[in-house]
Amino acid sequence: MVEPGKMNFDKYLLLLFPLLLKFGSIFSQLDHAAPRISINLNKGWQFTKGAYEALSWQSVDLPHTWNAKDVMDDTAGYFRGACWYKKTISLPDSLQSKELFLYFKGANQETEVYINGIKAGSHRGGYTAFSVPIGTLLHFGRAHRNEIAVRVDNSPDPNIPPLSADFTFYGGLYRDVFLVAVNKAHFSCTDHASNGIYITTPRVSAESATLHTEGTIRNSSSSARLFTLSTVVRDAKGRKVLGTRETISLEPLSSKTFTGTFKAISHPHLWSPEDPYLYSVDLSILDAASGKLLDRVRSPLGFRWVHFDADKGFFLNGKPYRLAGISRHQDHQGMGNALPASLATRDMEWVKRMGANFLRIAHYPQDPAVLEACDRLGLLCSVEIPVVNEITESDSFYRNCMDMQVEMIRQNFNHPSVIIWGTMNEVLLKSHFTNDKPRQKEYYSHIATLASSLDSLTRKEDPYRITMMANHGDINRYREAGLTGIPMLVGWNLYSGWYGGKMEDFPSSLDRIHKEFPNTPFMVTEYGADADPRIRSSHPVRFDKSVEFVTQFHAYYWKEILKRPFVAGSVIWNLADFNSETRNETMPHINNKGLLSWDRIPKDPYYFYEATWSRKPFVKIASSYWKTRAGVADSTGRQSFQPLQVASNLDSIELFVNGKSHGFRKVVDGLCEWTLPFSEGVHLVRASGRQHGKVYSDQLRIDFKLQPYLLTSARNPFREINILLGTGRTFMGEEGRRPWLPDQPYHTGAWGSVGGRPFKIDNGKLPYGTDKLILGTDDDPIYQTQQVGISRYQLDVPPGSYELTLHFAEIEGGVVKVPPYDLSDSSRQEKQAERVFNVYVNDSLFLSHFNIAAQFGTACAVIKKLRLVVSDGRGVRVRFEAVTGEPVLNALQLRRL
Ligand code: GCB
Repeated sequence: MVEPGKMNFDKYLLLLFPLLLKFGSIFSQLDHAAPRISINLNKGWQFTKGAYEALSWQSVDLPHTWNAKDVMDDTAGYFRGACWYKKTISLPDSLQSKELFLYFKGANQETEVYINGIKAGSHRGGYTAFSVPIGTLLHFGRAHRNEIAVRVDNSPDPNIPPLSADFTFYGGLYRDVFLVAVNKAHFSCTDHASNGIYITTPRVSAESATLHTEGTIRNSSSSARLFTLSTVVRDAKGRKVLGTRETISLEPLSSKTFTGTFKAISHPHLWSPEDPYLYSVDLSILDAASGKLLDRVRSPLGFRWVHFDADKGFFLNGKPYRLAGISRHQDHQGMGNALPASLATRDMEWVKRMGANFLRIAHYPQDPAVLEACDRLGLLCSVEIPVVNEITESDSFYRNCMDMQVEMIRQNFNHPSVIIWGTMNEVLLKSHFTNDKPRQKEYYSHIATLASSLDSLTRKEDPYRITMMANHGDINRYREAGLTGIPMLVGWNLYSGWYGGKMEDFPSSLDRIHKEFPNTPFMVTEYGADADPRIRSSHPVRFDKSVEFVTQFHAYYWKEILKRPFVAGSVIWNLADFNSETRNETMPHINNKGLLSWDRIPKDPYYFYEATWSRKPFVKIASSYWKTRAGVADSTGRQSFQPLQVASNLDSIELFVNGKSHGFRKVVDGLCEWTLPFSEGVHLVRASGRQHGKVYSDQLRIDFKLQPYLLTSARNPFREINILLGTGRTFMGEEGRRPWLPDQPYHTGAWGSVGGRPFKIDNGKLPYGTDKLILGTDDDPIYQTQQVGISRYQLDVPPGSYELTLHFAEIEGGVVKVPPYDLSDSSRQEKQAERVFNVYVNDSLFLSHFNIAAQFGTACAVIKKLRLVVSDGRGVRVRFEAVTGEPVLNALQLRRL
């Protein structure tokens, strides 16, 4: 069924909405002359997490998910079960002569639709649209109210993909719902929720383009009828380029397929990301005798041709073209997956703005607004179904996969932006039957059968697009399982230097893939690393989650990709941070590989790409997220030298701080960097460059807190210090407002720890600390690192009154959940640390027999605060005395009162 076209929606809904709200129904507000009517039903639903008989229902509007909040709480898991939505509508008598459908853009993941208590239809799968015929179950007339009740269930179901994945399976009616009314004669509304029309462009060149249409007309009336099928192609200015008419006769209650081949369009205006020129195709059904318009569906049309070559990469419209791409997940901070379509469109604007020309719509079909935006803005794309990590070897699972693939293809068929249909992602990631090799072989052969079936189905459904499978980096496993020869294009998700190995393994993997599969074109379908936007480091290392490490990572990867013409394209993982409920790490439940934060604020690597990919002159002070900074003063006591990066595509940039120039730097590979002196207070930083006589610049206000090196400094009196122990990173706590600095060894006159070593979990990844979720805080990094075996902490502050806060968490022990990227199967029990210690502050006993685990449990944020007066000239001295095991300290704050 047609996803309600702009024409219908704008024309009717915008006019009708105030009235609809006023009368609370759609009664008598419709333009019956319209061939096809779409009414948005998002407003005014009742929702219950209980059974339909539940007494308490809550008012909600769509899009809606019941998991927006519980995916972020400290309790593992989120609600996965059945919930109900209901809504009543009244319909005018005049609609009785129409065919009526409910059109759902998406509901996760099993849905049953009831009209006035009678089941009207159902759907399996959470990411494709579906439509349900409801006309026969409705009552018409002002006096009648109809109840629409929808049961949506996101319980795990072994027969519906995805089974497991590094994202969250939010439940709900999370995309728009429409009531669609068509005349008895209409383009098929029951073909997998497609619009019943399929447009292809079999031969396109700069000189000429052919067009082919195919579709189904339905006559639901009880008489035989004669119709005119009209096809009109218009250019972007609305000028008619082509128009044909043919007569079609239909028996009562019957459907007929039609095909249309037209004379070639000469010198078509080609579609490309740089020039996304769209024609449109209007297919209309008219009554042959009266000429009355009965149905009309408009589809976008773009003329382009594509080709993948194993040696030379990708070609668009006959020219070599590097696919520079990014992926997108559909969720957003505070909303889960239930975003208005306008936010999906805005995401595409982010993708376009950074200069990308390709979008991998992973790991599932998304809101139709995404592809509409790709057509219009100029983004080539791939779409795939959510077969991720593993399969179930059941007929039902196979059938559901095949159905989803058909739905995906038919619903999105007419978008010129789509060039690739994907079938599976990293399907061998979850190991099965590791101790039973023959059984494992059988499992792999079932996967290969499903992969081939999906691939052949795709080629049959759409001979004009490319099939693809995305694999993880275990190249041998995919080859041995017989999967690398199935699709036309192989995608490899490569994370060398992140999850394992070193960054330099990335170029060697690219060369190896090219050598081992010389005849198969390939793309890097994923690369990326996590940056928690609150974490910065002047010594970035793998898995410290610092923005600095990730900027370096992307710059390195992109350079290596660019050197190799046989890499047809590359796709950054991911546009924005997204929810993956089972993840912990520094920002629990979030995968931080986004170039934008979860609420869509750019991180430094976004600007690196914008500088590298965008063609417009570009200057941006990269660390714009990092506006409240702190640093330790140098020996002059007046300033602290801090790095500042600018992303640009100009030749050189001059940097000013509070109006004073700090000189020019040449831009190398999109970046240039200064080490600048910051003093206490606000700094207005300006970066500026020229191109063709025009000046381009960017400004950033940085509020700097200078941490005196000597705490007794008269020039810069001590006010406050926030220190993280056992780490090399700085952290912006309390939603970015409070900067925390890494610890240092104690020096006379200054501050620092004495004794001990940074805690390091033995998982081969983290440079220090743990990745356990810490209960009772959103500032997990404060508690995830610690100094173990510490004997003292000393701060040589001048006499005065102070507030001292010590932060603790027992981070050794308890059950460790296996993160989704860890390929081992089970959770493990960590050995519980045994520690009891005393803490003295300025020689007075502050914490006696302190046993964090026994008193508060493992991985729980514990804050101990006290006020004290320093009068003896010896500053603040915290002493740790072991009773059992080794004392620890995670973080410390001292504030002058
Ligand atoms: C992958 C998966 C993707 C994950 C990503 C990651 O390879 O395809 O779903 O989110 O890695 O961040 O680990």
